[in-house]
Amino acid sequence: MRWDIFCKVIDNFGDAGVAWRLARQLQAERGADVRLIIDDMATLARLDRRVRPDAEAQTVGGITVTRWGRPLGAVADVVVETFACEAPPQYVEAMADRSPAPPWINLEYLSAEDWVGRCHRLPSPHPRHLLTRHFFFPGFGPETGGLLRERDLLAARDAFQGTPAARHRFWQDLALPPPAAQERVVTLFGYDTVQVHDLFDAWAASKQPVRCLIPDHTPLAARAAHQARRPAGENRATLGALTLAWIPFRDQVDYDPLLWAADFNFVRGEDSFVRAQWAARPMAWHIYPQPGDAHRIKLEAFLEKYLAGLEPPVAQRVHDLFLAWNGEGHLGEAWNALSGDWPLWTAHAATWAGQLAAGPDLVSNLADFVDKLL
Ligand code: TRH
Repeated sequence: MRWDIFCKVIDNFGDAGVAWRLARQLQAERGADVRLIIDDMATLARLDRRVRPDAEAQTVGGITVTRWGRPLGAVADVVVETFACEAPPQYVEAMADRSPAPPWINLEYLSAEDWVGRCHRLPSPHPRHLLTRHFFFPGFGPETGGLLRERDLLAARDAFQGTPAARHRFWQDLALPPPAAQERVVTLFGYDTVQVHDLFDAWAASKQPVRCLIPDHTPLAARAAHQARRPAGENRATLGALTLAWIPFRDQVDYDPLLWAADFNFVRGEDSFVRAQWAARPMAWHIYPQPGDAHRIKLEAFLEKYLAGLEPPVAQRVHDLFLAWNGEGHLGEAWNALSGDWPLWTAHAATWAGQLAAGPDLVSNLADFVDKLL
């Protein structure tokens, strides 16, 4: 089966990140012949070094990657638009001329809100052509399309987290010593609107040493460098009990082990948010800001589901850390308030990941849905 996946990069990495992850899993696990049509090769190249940012068309790991705007030739057997990016009009006309018309999927943004289940798989007839686009919503429950989860992901996670040699190699690759027995490892990936100085102050003053890994060449990495007075040309800085390490931005396939190696992950957007949940570690999510605070509703909808399994006092402290990571409240105080909760939250994170993994993954749900439409 030939799949065409369309992707327009709004900003940041997640549009390309989700589309690339979807393409790779369809190709690897479904044997699909996948073409990704994307308008920003450079962003994709940040996520996969095999991608040549200046190429108009290329094949990467068996996936055809074409720059948006190039002639596309024959319509695929299945058409997926990520995040409602609207395939080019001439391609849509070619879809209408194809018999039978291909299943046409709009893969929407992830949300934990309840209305998602009611809109998932809804048809939307095209106003002029005999075509029907179907909404496909990722989500956290059986009434949704589920979450992207590669077949071997959780086994790879458990092998990594359970194998000291694997973890040792991970630290060697970063030219860092393995963490000391009591040292808490944290990764920091958020938007540059977050104020990290009071978090750094709390970590610097903490009894337990903290190692903070910051993927470099992101706006937040620059802000952290400024607030931690990173020595010029250095990738390390030390503030009291805090060791900061700016690390190379990793290929997407190498991003998961970073999350697995940590005790805590500050993440953002959509794809890193999901990957941190699969890592089965405590986390905090910096939601992509939206006008009129619409993102706050999405954040609360997620927290309502995520916190349900925690005792109220702990749940409140976790909630406060999420809000502080989203700019509401004092991040250092919220972190310190959780000092006695780490074992409980870590156990909860593993339970949460297990609950999410109980259902089919997004690609399985999508392939089943497409089979029904064919
Ligand atoms: O980069 P983001 O903020 O992308 C956002 C969101 O997708 C949001 O939904 C969308 O509306 C907006 O873009 C336009 O966050 P996200 O979704 O986590 O994407 C980051 C990608 O980068 C993800 O696929 C993980 C990947 N990544 C790496 O591959 N290597 C790294 O070192 C790091 C830190 C991230």
